[in-house]
Amino acid sequence: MTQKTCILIGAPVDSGKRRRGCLMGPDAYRTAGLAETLTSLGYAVTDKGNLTPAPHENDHPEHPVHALNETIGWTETLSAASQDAMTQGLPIFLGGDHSLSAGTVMGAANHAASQGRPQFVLWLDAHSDFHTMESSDSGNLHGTPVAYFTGHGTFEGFPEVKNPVPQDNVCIIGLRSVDDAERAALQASQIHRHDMREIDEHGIARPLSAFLERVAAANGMLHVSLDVDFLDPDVAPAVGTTVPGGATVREAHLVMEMLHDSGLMTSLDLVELNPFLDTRGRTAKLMVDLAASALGRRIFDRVTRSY
Ligand code: 4U7
Ligand code: MN
Ligand code: MN
Ligand code: MN
Repeated sequence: MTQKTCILIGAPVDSGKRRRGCLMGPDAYRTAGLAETLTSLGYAVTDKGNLTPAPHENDHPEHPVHALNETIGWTETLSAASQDAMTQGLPIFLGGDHSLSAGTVMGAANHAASQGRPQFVLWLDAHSDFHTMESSDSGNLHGTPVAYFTGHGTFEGFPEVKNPVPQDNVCIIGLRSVDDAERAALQASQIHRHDMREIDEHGIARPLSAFLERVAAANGMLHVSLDVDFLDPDVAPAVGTTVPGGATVREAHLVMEMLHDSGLMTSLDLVELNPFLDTRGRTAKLMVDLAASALGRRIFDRVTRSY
């Protein structure tokens, strides 16, 4: 059997919002031992180091959309890096704020299209990130990537989205902070969305297995985007946009274990970690643990029922 390869790609994107610190994310994941953990699980691991944004015009500090040109530069870099890495193994993007997913998902979708396979996206987040540049009140682009890669809105100046991800192929789990403009747009969309109330009432496994069955039936490629704020801030404090009432460690691990059992995940973003806000690296370590679960770490074998 050929050894599976994980490709770590540092994406120190800090342009998608005003509070700084996500640029330290990639090194926090390295410090928390991500590469060593994946190696111990039997993967060949390549670390491509940290990328830089494509050359771009300076941003105007008064522009209502914060750091627009820099984010466009990142989208160009990351879509190319993502499409390329898809041919070499399973890319894991070490963010960086969530604006990076505009590029990573677009690159994955371009690769999927070249294989004649549909792209699916699992978005684990407190927020829907479905703003357009026009609907966003904050002007923070980390609140827009889902609109961008589904082809919703114009996103002038950004690279053209040649292979938009169909709305019906996107599933958001963890929702508990959705702005009015996003809510209206989501309600008119085919995006599958599962808020914390639904998870409290019925558990997190139900919407996830339904989605994974659809991905499998379509022979789809699956990009997973894990925003730190999917998790409850009590267990994952290192994020600028904390929202109480998030996923527990147990729920998040279950999601990751089910992803591994499905064998469907083809690319992964770890986003929004702000190490400046962390307490003794606990959020970075939890994110590494979750990635490990998604890639097969087990503390208990379900088949033999043995440790
Ligand atoms: B994240 C927000 F207003 N919706 O647009 C906005 F609530 O990547 C937050 O999910 C966006 O962390 C959060 O600024 C983006 C806000
Ligand atoms: Mn997000
Ligand atoms: Mn979020
Ligand atoms: Mn659904």
